[in-house]
Amino acid sequence: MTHDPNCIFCRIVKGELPAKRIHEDDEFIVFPDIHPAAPVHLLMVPKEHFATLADAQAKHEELLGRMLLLAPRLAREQGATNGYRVVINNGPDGGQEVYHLHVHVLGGARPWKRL
Ligand code: DGP
Repeated sequence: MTHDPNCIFCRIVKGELPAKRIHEDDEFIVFPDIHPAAPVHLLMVPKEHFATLADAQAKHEELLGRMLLLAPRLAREQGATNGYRVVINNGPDGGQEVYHLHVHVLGGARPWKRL
């Protein structure tokens, strides 16, 4: 499994940096965003390092599907009972800061600009 020792999320996956794990399985972990943009703000982070959605491969199909399928349950359990957003930022114009693919789950308020 690819691992980048300079990547913050790889270091969280390895337990070298702390995070409150809300979910963990063989393929990904989930923890709260350190700078929450909503009352509920979770990050779903694959254990394997790949930078963006464009770097995902066919072998990641099940992982990506499983993350999306788990998002509703975790959002509800964490208190986003009135809806939530599921966001993947990609590249500079996508506002991506950490180049280890991750899924944001945001809810508990509606501060959004409508898309
Ligand atoms: P993005 O812009 O999609 O790359 O979002 C990266 C998010 O990661 C950003 O909202 C802040 C969060 N983040 C960065 N470093 C850490 C960390 O060390 N711990 C946690 N829990 N979140 C982090």
